[in-house]
Amino acid sequence: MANKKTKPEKPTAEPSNKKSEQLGQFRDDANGQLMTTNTGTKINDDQNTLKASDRGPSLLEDFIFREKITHFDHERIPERVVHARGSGAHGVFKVYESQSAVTKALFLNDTETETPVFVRFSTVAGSRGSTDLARDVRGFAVRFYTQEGNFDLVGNNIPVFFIQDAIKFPDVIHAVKPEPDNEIPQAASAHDTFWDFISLTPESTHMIMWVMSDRAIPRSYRMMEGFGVHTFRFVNADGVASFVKFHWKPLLGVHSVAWDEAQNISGKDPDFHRRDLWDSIESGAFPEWELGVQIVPQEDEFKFEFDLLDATKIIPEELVPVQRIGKMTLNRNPDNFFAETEQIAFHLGHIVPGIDFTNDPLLQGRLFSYTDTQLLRLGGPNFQEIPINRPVVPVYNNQRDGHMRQAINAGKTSYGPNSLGGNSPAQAKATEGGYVSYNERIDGRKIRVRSKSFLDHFSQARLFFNSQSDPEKNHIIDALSFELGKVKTIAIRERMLGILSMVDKGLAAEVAYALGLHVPTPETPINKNIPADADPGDYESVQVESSLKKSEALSMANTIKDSIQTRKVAILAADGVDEKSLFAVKEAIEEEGGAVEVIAPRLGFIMSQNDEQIQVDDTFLTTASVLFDAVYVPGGTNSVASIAAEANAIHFLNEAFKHCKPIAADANAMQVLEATYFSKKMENDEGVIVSDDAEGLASEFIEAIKQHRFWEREKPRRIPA
Ligand code: HDE
Repeated sequence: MANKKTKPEKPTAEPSNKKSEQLGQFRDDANGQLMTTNTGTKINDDQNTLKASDRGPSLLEDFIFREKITHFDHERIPERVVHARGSGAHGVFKVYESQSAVTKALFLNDTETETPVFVRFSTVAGSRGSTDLARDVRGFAVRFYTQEGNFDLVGNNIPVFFIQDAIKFPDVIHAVKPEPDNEIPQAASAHDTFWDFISLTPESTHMIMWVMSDRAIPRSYRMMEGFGVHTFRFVNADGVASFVKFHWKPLLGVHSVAWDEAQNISGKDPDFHRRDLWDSIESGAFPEWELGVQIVPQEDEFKFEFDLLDATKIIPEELVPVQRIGKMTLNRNPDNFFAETEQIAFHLGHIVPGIDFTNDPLLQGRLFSYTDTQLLRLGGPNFQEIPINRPVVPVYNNQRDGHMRQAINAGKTSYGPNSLGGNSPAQAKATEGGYVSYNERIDGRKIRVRSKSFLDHFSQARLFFNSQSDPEKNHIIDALSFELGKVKTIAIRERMLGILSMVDKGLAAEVAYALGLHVPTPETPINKNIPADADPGDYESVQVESSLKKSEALSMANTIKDSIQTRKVAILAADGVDEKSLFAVKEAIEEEGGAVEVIAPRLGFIMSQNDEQIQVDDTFLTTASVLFDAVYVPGGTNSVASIAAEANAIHFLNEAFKHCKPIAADANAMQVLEATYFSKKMENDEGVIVSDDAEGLASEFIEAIKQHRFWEREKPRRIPA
C-alpha cells in the first residue's frame, strides 16, 4: 500500500517502560508456561470442578473453581455514565516549532521530543455495546504523557456544547439517554425527552445545528476534527497569558456517511468505526491530525460579539486563524481493550505548567466531575496507579493507602513538612517546574446567575446553517424531520419549529412541511431554564446578528479531497471475470493507498476468463455496500452475466448510488448497470464512470473517490409551500 508506514517495533507510548515491573508476578508472557492460581499454585485440572464422585455434587472446597468464577463474576466495572462506547489507540505527538512565545509547556516547546499519547474516541449517549454509527457527538479525548506530567485534552468532534453551565449536564444527559420507564431508545436522540429538553433550552440551538448535520455521522474517527471546546489559557515563561482554543485537523479531511447508510451500518457492522481504526493502524496506514490553536491575547478578551467563556460559541476562523503547531500520529493498537481503553481515566484537571483554565462555567464544573466519576468507575482513589494512567515521570507525594494500593511506600513520613524524612518530597518552585495557577484577579459578588453576555443563542446557529452547502443544508432539514418525526408529542415538535424559525425561516418551513405542521406564532422560543425568582427578561435569548455571514471552515464541502488513502473499494466479480479489467483498477487503487475487496457470489476463489485464480474476500451475504466507499464492476462475459442475475449485487449497486458513492464499470459490464434502477436516470450520473480503457477508467475513478461523495446526485429538493 502506498504511504504505508512501518509499525514501531517497540511500544512508543508505554507509560512505564518495563512491563514486567508493572505486572509484578502477574505476567503476560504465558507462552509455554504452566497455569497457576492467583496465588501461584500450579493448576492440574481447569476443566472439571471437584465433585463427590464422578456424578456427585460439586464441593465448596474447590478453591480453583471458586477463584476462577469469583474473578469472572467481577469482570465488569460500571461503564462511563456518558461516552461509554469508545475505542482507543496509542501514538505520538511532536510540535513543529517552539511555542515558547505563548506557552511554557515543554512538550509544546521542544521540537525534538516525541510525546507519547493515548486517544479515546467515543459516542456520548449509547451504552458500551451500542452501535458506532448513532447520530451523536463523538468524544475526542487525548492524553499526552509529557515530561512534566499527563496533560489531557478531553474534547469532542463538535466545537460547541448543548449547555452553558455544568449544573445542567445531568439534565441534558438524562434527556438524551433512553427514557427511564422502558429504556427505549438506545443510542438515539430521536425521542420525546431529548427534544422536550432542547425545545425548552434555546442555548442548545447552535449545538443542535451541528448534531443534526453530517458531522454527527462520521465516515471514520480518522476523518473527523477534534475541538477542546472551551477557551483555555496559555501562559509563557514570563507569566504572560493568552486565551487559546484547541483544534485537531485530520490529514485525511473531514468526511461523513449518509444517514440512511449510518442506520444500515448499525446493523451490518455496529463496530464500523472501531474496526476501521484498528484495521488502519494494523495495516500501517496511521491516522494523523495536526494540532491547531487559535490564540487571543489577554487584552482582546472583550473584542468579540460573543463571550469567550461561553461554550456554545466558536471563534470563527475568519476572525482568528487556526495555526497548525504540531502533529499527532496514532501508530499502535492497545494490547488489551479493558486494561487500556476502558481503564483510562481522562480529566481536564490533568494539566501541565504553561496551560491553564478559564472561568467558562462548563469547564469549571467538569473540573469537579471527572475525578468524581473515576472514583466510582475504577473503585477508589488509586486509579492513577493503573498502567494506562501512570505518567511517564515519577510520582512523589504523601498520599497513602486506599483500595487496591499498588505502591509500597517505605519509611515513616507521609506528611509534610517533616524533619524525619529530610522534608521529602519537597514542593517545587516555579523555576523547578512547579505548577503555579495563573494569577487572575477575581473581584465579584457570590451570585447564581447567567451572564448577560451568554444570552445570544441563535447568531452562531445561523452562521453555521448559512455556511453549509446545499446538500449539507438538506441533510440538516432531513435529520430534523427524522428526529422530530419520531417525537410523539405535538407540542414539542411545535416548540422546536419556533426555535428553528429563529435560526432560519426557510429551515423551519421545510421541517414544518415534513411534520405536517405550521411554524407557530408567536415564534419566540420558550426558555424554561430560568431561576424561580428571576425576571425572565434577564434570561431570555437576545437577538444578535453576527457580522460574519459565512465561515468556510464550517462546511465539510470545503474539506481537503486529495487522497483515497484507506478508502474501501468493492469489486463485484464472478467466474469468468476479465482479470485485466479487474487488476488494472485494483492495482491503481492500491497504489494510491486505497483498499480493495473482491466480492463474489461465494467464498474461496473465482476463475478468471483466462483461468487465473482470484481470491474472494467477501460474498453478497457477508458484506454490504454500506461498508465500502466505492464500487467497481469489471468486464468478462460470464462474470457480468452472473452479477447481473444476482439480486444482491444489483441491490449493492443501487444502494451505493443512493448513498452518492463513486461507481465505475468496464464498458463490457453495461449489462450489470442496466439492471440497476439508476441506469434509467443517468442524467444524475456524476460519479458514475463507464469506460473500455481500464487505465483511464482507474484514474478517473480515483479522482472520484477523492471527492468522497456526489451529494448533488440526491434528488432535487421540494420547494416549500
Ligand atoms: Fe464530559 N464527562 N462532561 N464533556 N466527556 C465524561 O468522565 C462532564 C463535556 C468528554 O474517553 C465523564 O470519565 C460534565 C464537554 C469526553 O474516557 C464525566 C460536563 C466535552 C469524555 C463527564 C461535560 C466533554 C467525557 C464520564 C458538563 C467536550 C470521554 C466518564 C460540564 C469538550 C472521555 C468519564 C473518555 C466523559 C462529565 C461536558 C468531553 C461524567 C459534568 C463540553 C470526550 O465525568
